[in-house]
Amino acid sequence: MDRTFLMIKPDGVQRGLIGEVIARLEAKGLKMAAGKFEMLPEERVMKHYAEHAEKPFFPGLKSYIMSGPCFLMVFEGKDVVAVTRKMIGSTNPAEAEPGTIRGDLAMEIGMNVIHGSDSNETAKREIGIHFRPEEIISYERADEKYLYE
Ligand code: YYY
Ligand code: MG
Repeated sequence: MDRTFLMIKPDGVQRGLIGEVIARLEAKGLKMAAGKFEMLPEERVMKHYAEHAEKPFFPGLKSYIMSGPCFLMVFEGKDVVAVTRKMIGSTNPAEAEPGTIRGDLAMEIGMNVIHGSDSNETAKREIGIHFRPEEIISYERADEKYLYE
């Protein structure tokens, strides 16, 4: 089963949207394999956003992402990376389609509720940054025989 790394960012947590976001993912048929609530340490923020470290928006992004607790998750499912990127919507919530998490729940790019890995390679890297292998649980969801043909 494919895996991805998802994280409800501090705005999503502060706005009480953890349940709303997880409900969408669960209802779709995706399976939570790990989850934890924590303040991200600077070292992991730098690793996680290494590709953006030199961008002009990075200082703002870093202080926002460390401004409060996040809810970090590993989700599993068929094509989970592509499926969740689609469910999350465009980076800028003003351009994200209605029906997507960012399109329905956020206003501006700097606070767009959720992070999701953008490829299988990125997912593997990001899961490795944030979770130890023993924190990830493999199990069968009771409804899987009605989700997968
Ligand atoms: O993967 P995704 O989160 O959709 O966008 P990225 O291009 O990887 O950027 C990561 C993160 O950085 C984005 O979710 C918001 C923030 N950001 C920003 O504040 N301003 C920009 N011009 C671009 C990205
Ligand atoms: Mg990204």
